[in-house]
Amino acid sequence: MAHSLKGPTPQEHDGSGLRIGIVHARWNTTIIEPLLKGTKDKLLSCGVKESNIVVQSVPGSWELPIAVQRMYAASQIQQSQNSGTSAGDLLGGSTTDLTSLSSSSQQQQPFDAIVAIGVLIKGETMHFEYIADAVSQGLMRVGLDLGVPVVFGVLTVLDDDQARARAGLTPTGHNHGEDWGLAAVELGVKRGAWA
Ligand code: DLZ
Repeated sequence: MAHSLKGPTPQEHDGSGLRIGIVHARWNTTIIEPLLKGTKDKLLSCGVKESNIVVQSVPGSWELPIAVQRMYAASQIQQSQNSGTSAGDLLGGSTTDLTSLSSSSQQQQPFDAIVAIGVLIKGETMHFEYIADAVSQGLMRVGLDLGVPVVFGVLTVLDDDQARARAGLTPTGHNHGEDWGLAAVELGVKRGAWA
């Protein structure tokens, strides 16, 4: 793809100082798995350390916004335990579930970006429309409210063939997870540098 704007290409961003969260839905697992792999592989190729990539899952895409919100809050708690800030100040509520969400990582740095991955395939009912609309608005809201880049890794497709193509499972397809990994690194790096 041509890169006509000034500045580094996404591939040139250095992710070695970043901590990235990934949360994925478990619906449509055969599509989710390559998307997750594509995302992770691209993060690693940009220099993000394996130990700084935290992967969580939720039942379906509907649950992605709340998971992003809680993952980020949990990562802030980890940092606050070092700095002395009250966890209750950050959460405004119970910390029990967040503690378990954060327990898989030993790092103390809040997430620089979070990738939310889901696959919505249009069916015969209105589920698709309701979920796609709510999830996209929810992910945007949570990113703006928290001030953390949330990468929209949700495929909204009409059928399984379209999903497979966008997960790189067809000869002419492309794994969109790679793009999401690149976006997470770029936004994580730029996040503190927009002043
Ligand atoms: C219920 C449902 C349906 C019909 N389709 C999908 C889908 O294509 N992709 C997906 O990620 N999740 C789907 N779900 C599950 C909802 O997202 C959610 O997990 C449940 O309604 C429970 O809240």
